[in-house]
Amino acid sequence: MADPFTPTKADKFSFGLWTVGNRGADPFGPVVRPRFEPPYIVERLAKLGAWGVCLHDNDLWGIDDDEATRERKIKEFEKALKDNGMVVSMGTTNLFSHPVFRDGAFTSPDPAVRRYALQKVCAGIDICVGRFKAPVYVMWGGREGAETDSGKSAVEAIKRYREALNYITHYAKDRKYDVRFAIEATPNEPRGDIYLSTTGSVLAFIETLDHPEMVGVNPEVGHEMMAGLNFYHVVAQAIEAGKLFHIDLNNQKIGRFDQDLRFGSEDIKGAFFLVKLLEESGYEGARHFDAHAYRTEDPEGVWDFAAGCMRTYKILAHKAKLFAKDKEIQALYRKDLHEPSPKYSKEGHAKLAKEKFDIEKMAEKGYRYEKLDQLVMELLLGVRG
Ligand code: GLT
Ligand code: MN
Ligand code: MN
Repeated sequence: MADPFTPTKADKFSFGLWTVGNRGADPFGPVVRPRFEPPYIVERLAKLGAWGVCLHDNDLWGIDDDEATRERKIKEFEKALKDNGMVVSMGTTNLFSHPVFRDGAFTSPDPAVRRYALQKVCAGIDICVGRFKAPVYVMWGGREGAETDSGKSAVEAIKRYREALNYITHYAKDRKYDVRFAIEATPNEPRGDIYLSTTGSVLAFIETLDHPEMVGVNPEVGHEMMAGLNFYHVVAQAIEAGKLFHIDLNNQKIGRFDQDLRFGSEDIKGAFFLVKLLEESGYEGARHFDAHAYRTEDPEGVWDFAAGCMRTYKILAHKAKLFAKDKEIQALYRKDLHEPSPKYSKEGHAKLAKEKFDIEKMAEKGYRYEKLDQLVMELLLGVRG
């Protein structure tokens, strides 16, 4: 029998060129692995069963490449996609590496930097959406922030952020591109503090845009964990709001730097509830891994890392099915939360105001979550189901 945890295209797994392409540099040491060219990444990912690949503009072409060089790289990449039956599932812009962005891109105090950032984003959209047909374009504002608030106004920064998003959605509409935008939050790193620091703040911001329907979120596991949040809750709110346009799956130890660890490698229970949510919610987007291999790894270790992300996801999806079939678990699960609460009406409230509640009696009964959680632990640890 075929291994049920081997990924297939139907699973919609994707990786950024920068993820498996990560060469292991950190603030204390240089790269430890050679560069993988984009066509090679496409080929290796396809062999592992991935469906899509994501990229920043400058993962594929250099910021100062001439027209002919850029075109050659784009053509080679297009050929690799075609030869390997892979799609570009998301595109994005590098608005963080070049020193010109050291104090932000959309929120830079320098209006020329802001105009350059818009030019760069629109050019990236022309390639990633116009040519590669990426259905989602991500905005990660890694440099949109501050180390000190003595230099500029955070209120004005949000206004500049809004103007940028408005410009970009108007551009996409004007060009008739079939694309949705997804904003990715990070609380800090690389900046001391980053504006729109959590997915919750992004959700509120989106509603203030000219085209809120074109903009959603791209939450990343590690980024919300860095802010001490429950990622399952974050994603649940995004789904409920119809705003989960993309997702960055990885893992993180609480209280650390932005680790981008292999999916599920640190927090199995958190990863389980996340996979269960994605699988059961009808989310149809990419299952994108924004993570990278440990610095200890040589080039082959990178593919162990990539296979591990996908395999863990599939194992957890299988466990979610077992959860749904397990009679003892289901008997303890609170399905009555699915019953709606009353809708207000004058008459209805007249009745509700008089309803008698025996709150002492109601308060007596425990919820049995200790028992339920232990059953879940046993399911995850492989001694149940
Ligand atoms: C960068 C960052 C990620 C973002 C990427 C999109 S780039 O590697 O750490 O979290 O998703 O720009
Ligand atoms: Mn990310
Ligand atoms: Mn990260």
